[in-house]
Amino acid sequence: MFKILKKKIEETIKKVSEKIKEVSIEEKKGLEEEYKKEEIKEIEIKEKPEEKEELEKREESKGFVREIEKEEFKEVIEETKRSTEKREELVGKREPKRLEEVKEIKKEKEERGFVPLFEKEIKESDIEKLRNEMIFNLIEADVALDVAENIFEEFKKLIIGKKVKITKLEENIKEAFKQTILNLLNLQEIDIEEIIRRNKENGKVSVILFLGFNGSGKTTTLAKIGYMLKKKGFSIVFAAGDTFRAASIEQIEEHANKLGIKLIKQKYGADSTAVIYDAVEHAKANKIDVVLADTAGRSHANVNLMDELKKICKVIKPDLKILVLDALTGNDVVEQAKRFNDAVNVDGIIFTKADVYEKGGAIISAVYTIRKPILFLGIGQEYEDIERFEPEKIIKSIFD
Ligand SMILES: Nc1nc2c(ncn2[C@@H]2O[C@H](COP(=O)(O)OP(=O)(O)OP(=O)(O)O)[C@@H](O)[C@H]2O)c(=O)[nH]1
Ligand SMILES: [Mg+2]
Repeated sequence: MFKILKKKIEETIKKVSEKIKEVSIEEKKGLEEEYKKEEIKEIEIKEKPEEKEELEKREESKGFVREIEKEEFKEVIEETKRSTEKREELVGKREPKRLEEVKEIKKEKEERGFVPLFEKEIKESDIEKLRNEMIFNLIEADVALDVAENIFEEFKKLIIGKKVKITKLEENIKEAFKQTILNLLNLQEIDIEEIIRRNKENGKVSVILFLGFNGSGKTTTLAKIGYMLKKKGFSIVFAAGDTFRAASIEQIEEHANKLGIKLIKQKYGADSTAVIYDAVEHAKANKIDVVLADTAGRSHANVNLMDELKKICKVIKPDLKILVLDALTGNDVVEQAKRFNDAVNVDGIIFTKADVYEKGGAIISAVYTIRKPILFLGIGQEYEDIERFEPEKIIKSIFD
């Protein structure tokens, strides 16, 4: 689902790392000699005569102590211990790390003909040079321009000022990018089942309203959620709140019949609020846990239909207003999300058609724009084809 976004982010990370590496090498070309000195220092540490002596002394003492191990040699044992610790401090502990660094430098030298810097502090100017390229890559994966710009700014905050080993540059850039996207997706989670359970304990019916643009997948998603909740043991009633589109009532009726869920409906042209209201009354009277209410697809540009939606929300006061967005719409979902959220303050989003959407960026853009969590992803046309949205899992699929 995030195939293209993954590819574009990988490209970006590679490019950013390479460019910064180049910059730092340019900056430090003259430092080859210094690193040679480092290497020499390393060897000196290893072969310092006094340390060698200490070591020999320790070895000798050890043998001696092992042989006799008597109370009067306590002092010798202590002294041995002290000198061993000192040596470890001087040589033992430093050695592997320093040697590893020298090895890395040697490798760089072989590859490039000169030695780059150990560490580089990443400066704003290093990153700014890459602004256009990074933003363009994100746009190619369907991320909206202003969202891509914001991602860039957030990424910058995480990476600027960091001292990064040149050999670990790519790793660090990747980590900062990963954290940026995770921060963006990690919003307060909504647990539908928990909401229904809590209401039930208080003797209340839960009402979940599905709204969104024409054909975004509202009715199908409603049926999937009905199927899921029924399996979990909740009692459900559907409300045929779309009294507008031809065949919409038959469509939801077919789902209701297949799933064995009661449908409350009226005639075409009836007031949508009244239909949903009836369903809520029915649920109250019959101790049904949850009403799943369908609504007609509408364009945010259609003032009358948007007013109708506002009226439904005002009268019914749903526990959850779920905006159903079709991922395939691409960048237009940002405008849709903004307008629907402005009109009725949605609680969360369900993205449908994630099974056929490869770019991924629209999902990031919509969440960033309205800061509302994604509850589920629709991944096909069958009732089971819905999965919980887990930011960590998404991040894993993009970055690992
Ligand atoms: N591949 C795929 N198709 C889906 C998914 N969700 C819905 N669809 C299909 O999208 C089409 C439209 O779905 P509906 O549920 O009728 O959409 P709607 O929003 O209720 O449409 P209107 O009521 O006309 O506004 C149908 O053919 C669904 O099978 C999904 O997650 N993946
Ligand atoms: Mg529908």
